[in-house]
Amino acid sequence: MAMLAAIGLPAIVAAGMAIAPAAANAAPAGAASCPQGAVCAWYDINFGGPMRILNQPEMTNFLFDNYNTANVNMNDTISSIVNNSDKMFRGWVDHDFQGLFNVGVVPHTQSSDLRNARYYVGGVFQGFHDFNDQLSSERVGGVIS
Ligand SMILES: [Ca+2]
Repeated sequence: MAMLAAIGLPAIVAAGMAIAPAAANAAPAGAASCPQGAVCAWYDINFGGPMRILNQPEMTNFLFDNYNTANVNMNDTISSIVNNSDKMFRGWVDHDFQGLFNVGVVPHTQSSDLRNARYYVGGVFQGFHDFNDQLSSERVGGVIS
């Protein structure tokens, strides 16, 4: 019979090494990886780097949102957008849809480089403006700008 020995073993706490799942390497690259009906945003111009399928109808503050394909916060990082939805995409430079300008991407079009993006004031097209690495909130649908 084994003796019950009270051995004062130091508690060995396994380091909780959270292994992040590998990036979705199987997903198609670039603009083609955005599903039909979705609006997708990328960290880099020309649909490169981490990608996020944007929530519909809106996301109020990107400070609380990461990309889908990497653990990277979205705020002030988006550089290209694909709009595969039937609705207008609008993005703002501040949280909660604030800021003087808002960028727009009409249904079934894309903006490969937000340094030269369409912008609107009060729903009226104004021209082109640099929105690269500035967006902090977004809406899909609502007033067509
Ligand atoms: Ca960027």
